[in-house]
Amino acid sequence: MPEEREIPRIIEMNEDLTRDNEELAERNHKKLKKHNIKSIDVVGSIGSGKTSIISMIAEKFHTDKKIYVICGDITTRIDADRIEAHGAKTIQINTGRECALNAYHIDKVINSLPLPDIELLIIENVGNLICPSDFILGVDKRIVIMSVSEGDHVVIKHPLLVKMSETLIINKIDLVDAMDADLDRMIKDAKSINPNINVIPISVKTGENVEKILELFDV
Ligand SMILES: Nc1nc2c(ncn2[C@@H]2O[C@H](COP(=O)(O)OP(=O)(O)OP(=O)(O)O)[C@@H](O)[C@H]2O)c(=O)[nH]1
Ligand SMILES: [Mg+2]
Repeated sequence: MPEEREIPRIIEMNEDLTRDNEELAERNHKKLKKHNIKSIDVVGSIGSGKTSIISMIAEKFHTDKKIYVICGDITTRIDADRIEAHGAKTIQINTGRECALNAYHIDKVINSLPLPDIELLIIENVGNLICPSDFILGVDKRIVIMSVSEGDHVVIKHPLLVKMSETLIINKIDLVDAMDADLDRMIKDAKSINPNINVIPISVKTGENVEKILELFDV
């Protein structure tokens, strides 16, 4: 008779995964700090303007600062190529099925980067407003980007990232009328979730308010 083993009814795995990720993230941060690299994780909805904003930063500052950009996507090198055309060096991580980058992805990549030659590392996370909240990467700060074209309910429906970010950029304010969006409501919603959050409405297309986000990128 084979020995009977009790099979657990529930195995909690999420907690361990998150803890392992946090340890690795801490190691990533130490490695980046050892080389005096400033690092920013740009998270946000699909199509909210992450690549457009990072391209603008790269365009304005690649001559003064050595910027490196890590782009996360399920597949393709489209975003990395777009950003590289604006002067920053890039590396693309294709996650396959994962809906967010995690500290393991960043660990693998930074070990192959020329760290002594980098001053500012920007990471474009996979477009998603839910999954990235589970995985810190080991960077100095996280900026969350949403846009008017997702509807003015987008902020209140996605409280997790708003809660854990110091800044929310609301992009595409040129589309407020076309989308019949209530921008004040979006700002009010963000403040009700996180009273300390800094909310900056901008339009990459028209350039409105973009000067206000430059200091966020330490440029
Ligand atoms: N009207 C308008 N369109 C914009 C603005 N910023 C970006 N877009 C457009 O929005 C689309 C998506 O922009 P991306 O920068 O690719 O967005 P993303 O967040 O990187 O998208 P994913 O990486 O696919 O999640 C593109 O067609 C941009 O040209 C803006 O301020 N106003
Ligand atoms: Mg993109």
